[in-house]
Amino acid sequence: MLVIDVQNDFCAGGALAVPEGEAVVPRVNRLAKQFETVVLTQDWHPADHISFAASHPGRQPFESLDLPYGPQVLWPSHCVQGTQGAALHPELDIPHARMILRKGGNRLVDSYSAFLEADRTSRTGLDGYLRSLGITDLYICGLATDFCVAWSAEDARAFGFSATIIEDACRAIDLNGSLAAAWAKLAAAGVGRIGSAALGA
Ligand code: VGL
Ligand code: ZN
Repeated sequence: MLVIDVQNDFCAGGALAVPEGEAVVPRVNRLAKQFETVVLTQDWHPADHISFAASHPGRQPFESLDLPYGPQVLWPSHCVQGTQGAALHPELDIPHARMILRKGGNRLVDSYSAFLEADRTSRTGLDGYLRSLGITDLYICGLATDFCVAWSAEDARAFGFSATIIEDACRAIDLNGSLAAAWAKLAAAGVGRIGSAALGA
């Protein structure tokens, strides 16, 4: 199971709070007990990251900007390396998690995906890690459905894994129809959808 970005800044009171983001925590904790191999991710940006509106004078959060690697939504500054906002939610309780993967650390390139940065070339190493463990099937949950969960699931498929999103263990940002657009892309990529009840949680 991949648990994407269940961090303080994406929960109530955080810098980029996802509506009801914190609601996934108890469900993710129950689900994790069903999986032997759990990987957690953290969005983990330098303070002057290119995805922050504050890095572009005159720009506002939630505007889009064309960058060398493609269009980039500008976000409020969030998940700055080493801050409380970047910490995992304090009630996340997955002591057997095997790896915590940090992404988005390159100042010049965002990384919604846990596999591949937004330049679509730089790998995080997660594909090799999972493959070396013999893992073929991924279940994915966390925040936010339409950004980091969706990009991670799509890339999981591109790297040859089966990928299923545990829908009720995710919450979305839903910016300008991004949630519906994400589900359409995910269906086309062969990403499955399941509820936590079907997994016994
Ligand atoms: C995310 C926007 C910016 C996410 C991360 O975790 O979905 N969204 N950075
Ligand atoms: Zn981010």
